[in-house]
Amino acid sequence: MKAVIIGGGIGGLSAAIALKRCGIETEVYEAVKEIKPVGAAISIWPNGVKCLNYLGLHENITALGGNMAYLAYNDGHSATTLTRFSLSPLVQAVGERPYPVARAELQNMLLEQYGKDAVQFGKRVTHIEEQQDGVCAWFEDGHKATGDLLIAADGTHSVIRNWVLGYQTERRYAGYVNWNGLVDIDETIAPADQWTTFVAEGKRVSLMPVAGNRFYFFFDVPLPKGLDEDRDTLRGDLKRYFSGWCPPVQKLIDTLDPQTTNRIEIHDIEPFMQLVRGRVALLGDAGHSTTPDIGQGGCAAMEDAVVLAIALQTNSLGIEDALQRYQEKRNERVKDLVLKARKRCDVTHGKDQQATHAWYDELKTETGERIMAGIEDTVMGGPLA
Ligand code: URC
Repeated sequence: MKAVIIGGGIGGLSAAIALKRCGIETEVYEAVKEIKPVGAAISIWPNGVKCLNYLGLHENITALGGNMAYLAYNDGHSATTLTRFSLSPLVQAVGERPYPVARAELQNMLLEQYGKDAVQFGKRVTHIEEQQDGVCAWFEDGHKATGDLLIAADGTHSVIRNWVLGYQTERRYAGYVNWNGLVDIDETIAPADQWTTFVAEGKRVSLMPVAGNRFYFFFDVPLPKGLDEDRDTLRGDLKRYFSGWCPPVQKLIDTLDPQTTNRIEIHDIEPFMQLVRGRVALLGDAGHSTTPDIGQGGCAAMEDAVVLAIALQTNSLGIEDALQRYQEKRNERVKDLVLKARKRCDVTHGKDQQATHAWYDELKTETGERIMAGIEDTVMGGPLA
């Protein structure tokens, strides 16, 4: 059995590693010459970590992950702690730790595991065609690839998604802009072993530790789409949006490097409950695009990869049957994750000011129990729970 995998990002490479482990031949094609992730870092929650463990990457991921032992919310203006608690009960409940990691390092880890030289870069797919007993993919440079099945892991702007669904999906602007990057850990900004988030005005500033003594940081501001802002205006923009916020936030804005900070208008896609057509399966962002608000985009792609590999390995009624089972196992799960993230996104970013202020009040009485119950629910919905 041979699988053609379109996309060499987190989803495509996870799938390639997972299938290879099941003895399935794989070919990976990536559109760009060199992958430059739009996000500086990503949090891999225990459901994602378990998928990486399954792929034989446990030690690799622990080496890249930061020590996120505590979680805290602070008021953005006064820096007063609203809630702070240990994540240890969550780890005990679900059987694994969360690991925030730098995106480029995660990408590199997956590339090394699969085999860097085995990925064909600069191969942008133009169209695909299903044949009698296989699938054909054509690329801009005229190259043609054939396999028994095709995995479309070509991201949120997937071109294969249209072929699978038979219609064009629209990305939905989630209503906020996210700036993200990496800085050296500075304990006058936040503790080194804590996920710290400053909240006020429907905005937030958040820091998570990653390996190498660095913080992954992100700023969120509810804004209209299409503003004329870029790297050149970045520090001034943040200073303006966070004017009057506490000293740690000011220090972070002063410290960050605008040249390596990303500015992203956050989108998702309405869940569409179809991941498969014949011998073609959508995987990762191609099949479900989420806002980052529960940190599950990358994890969901890893889950897809593991479930797909197991379906292909353990069913004997043929590829189409195995892909149908993959779709059945994943549809509800990925829809839940997208909608859960959207709900959190709206509360966090002041879609309804009253709900956002009620949440700020709720944080003052939060012992960790409710937040960890929510995360546990998300994590335990995964395939390896
Ligand atoms: N926003 C992010 C979040 N990343 O940009 C991230 C979030 N990781 O709300 N949550 C998480 O775990």
